[in-house]
Amino acid sequence: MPSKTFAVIPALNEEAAIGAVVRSLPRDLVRQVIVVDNGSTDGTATAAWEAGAVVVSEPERGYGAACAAGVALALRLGAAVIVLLDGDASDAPSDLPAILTPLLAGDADLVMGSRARGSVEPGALTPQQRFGNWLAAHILRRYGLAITDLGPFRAIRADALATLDMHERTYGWSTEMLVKAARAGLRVREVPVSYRKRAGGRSKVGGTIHGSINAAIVILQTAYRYAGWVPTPHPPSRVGKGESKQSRVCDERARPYRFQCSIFSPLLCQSKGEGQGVRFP
Ligand SMILES: Nc1nc2c(ncn2[C@@H]2O[C@H](COP(=O)(O)OP(=O)(O)OP(=O)(O)O)[C@@H](O)[C@H]2O)c(=O)[nH]1
Ligand SMILES: [Mg+2]
Repeated sequence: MPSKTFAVIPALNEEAAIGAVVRSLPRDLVRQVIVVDNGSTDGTATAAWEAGAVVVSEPERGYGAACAAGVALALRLGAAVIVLLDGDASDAPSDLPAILTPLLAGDADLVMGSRARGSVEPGALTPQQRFGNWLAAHILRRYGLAITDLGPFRAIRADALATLDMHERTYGWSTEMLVKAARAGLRVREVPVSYRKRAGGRSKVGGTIHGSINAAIVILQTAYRYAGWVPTPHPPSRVGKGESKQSRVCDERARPYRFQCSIFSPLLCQSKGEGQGVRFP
């Protein structure tokens, strides 16, 4: 059976690394790589497309906005599992089987790659990044999550993600996912992963004090913002008068992404060529 695993890579000015990242993901494990070009001013989109990725453009800046656009497209293309990783080659593709195994075996709904339990190349994480991650993981443990890190490399069941009704548009996105996963009773597992220095390009977060403090504040605020969140049960599907099968798919599978649903509607009957802001290989 062909894999229904899709990889989503948010990318902002990652021309130096993105091609290698796309090519490094084994196609027997990942059916399609989706790169979300988040308003890059370099050749990120072209490099990703030439490497074989589907490239979608999300002009609204922000890690969360980029992830949300990629996830919306993956859902529309029929993903059962969505892998998230960064576009700067910091994550090691050799860790992908370990991340996917608990999901594919049905033992987990969300698998987080932990750099704290794995290996980190010297210089890949600044002391403030290590501290910020440790603190955030510590706070998230209060939600019952046995995690040690908030790393970017993770995989989640697509139907589980669609129920989390994600809203954050910046670095709070990952924290929102974890808090809501805990509140929804999802089975969250952690596996050790390795982490390397970015393969090129400019450091946007960890490399600057300002970026690190900003990210830390957003992460902490988000950890509390969703403390009282409760999952809404999915309404039974209705295909009524004037409601197409297509809109039912939007409602059922990508409810949090209604806006993108309308953008990506033409994709339902399109498998190749250029769509609205989406480029297929
Ligand atoms: N910082 C930032 N990253 C974005 C944005 N949109 C997409 N990204 C991508 O999100 C991923 C994570 O961002 P990084 O800049 O690598 O963040 P980091 O790993 O914490 O820190 P550095 O690698 O030191 O910059 C990368 O693939 C970025 O290209 C955005 O608006 N801001
Ligand atoms: Mg990085």
